[in-house]
Amino acid sequence: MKHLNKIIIVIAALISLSGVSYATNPTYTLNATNFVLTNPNSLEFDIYIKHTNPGSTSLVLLNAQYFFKFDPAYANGGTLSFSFVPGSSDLPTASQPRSPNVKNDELRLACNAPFPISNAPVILSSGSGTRIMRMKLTTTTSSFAGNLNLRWKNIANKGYYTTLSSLLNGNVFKLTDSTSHYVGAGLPGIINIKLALEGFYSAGSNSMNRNDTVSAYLRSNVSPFQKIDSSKAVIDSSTFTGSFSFANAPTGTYYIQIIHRNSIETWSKTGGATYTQGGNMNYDFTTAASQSYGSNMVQIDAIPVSFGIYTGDSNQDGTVDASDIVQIYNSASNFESGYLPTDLNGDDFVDVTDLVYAYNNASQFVSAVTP
Ligand SMILES: [Ca+2]
Ligand SMILES: [Ca+2]
Ligand SMILES: [Ca+2]
Repeated sequence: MKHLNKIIIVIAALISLSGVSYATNPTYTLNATNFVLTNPNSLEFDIYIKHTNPGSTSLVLLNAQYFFKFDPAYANGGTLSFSFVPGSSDLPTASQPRSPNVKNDELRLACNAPFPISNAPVILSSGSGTRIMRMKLTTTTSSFAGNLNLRWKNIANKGYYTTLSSLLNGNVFKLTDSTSHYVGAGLPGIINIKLALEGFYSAGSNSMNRNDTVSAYLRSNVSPFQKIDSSKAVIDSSTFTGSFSFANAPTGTYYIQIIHRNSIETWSKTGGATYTQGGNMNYDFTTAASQSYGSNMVQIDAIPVSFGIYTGDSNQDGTVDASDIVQIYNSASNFESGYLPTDLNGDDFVDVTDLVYAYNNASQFVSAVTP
């Protein structure tokens, strides 16, 4: 029995010295996530590491370097810079990556200072894990273009690649597992949506009376057509375009649903539109009535031929009818002014002009047409 105990002790000592393989090696996920376009030319995202088998061991992060591949055309002709969002790391300074930089089609983060063993951090297993850093990518032109197409650069790629090491039972343990490196939620896709609002549009000037905020929803193209993602943007009065950023929807085919304070809810054409996560897309409602579901738009100009989203639904119930007329009539009677749903032509006053739009569309039984 004594002999057996000795053997066990020797085996245990050998295992601890080998530093290579244990029954309880820590496992992890590394995730680039929470992508947000803070400006059309500025993108931020988090890098998180999460310990995924906390019951059997702890994960102490020792040294790590982080490398990504991406499509440099995303710079849109500008110069890219890659930087830290100050104060965003959950790690002690000695464990934080260093020297963020862009080289050709790579985003690079150099290894932290060597072996800060004394205060090497224990990686969290709850929530999103431990935030390594929030990163910022900017281009010197006014906006990004195309698709970022961000991927982790792993051992299969030439040159530097993403590597992590851990401290386990006093030994350095190479932690890297390329299959646990993810690019997660929120890689934003942009849809540049062009639309005109009937009430705001002037056929003489080929422009709208004002810019205005519009909400756009990505809806499933399968019944019951759930909301998958949402975005808000300002439609410009002369370009009729707004850039809508979607953070959550995966690549797929969606209907685009447009909601505006006093317009008829309008959906994109039958079958939906292709959306690519991380991509830049365009959708133009103005070229033909059939760009909307059920061809539910009105021609607002002959030169150039343009179609607009019906106005008049001031109470946003999906139809233009007597209840909208009454609401607008009451606003007009009270000489109301300002940013109001009853101001159908966008001049900040509610008067007969607005009433005429509602009356005409109510006479034609204008209402929402949805899948
Ligand atoms: Ca015109
Ligand atoms: Ca209504
Ligand atoms: Ca008005």
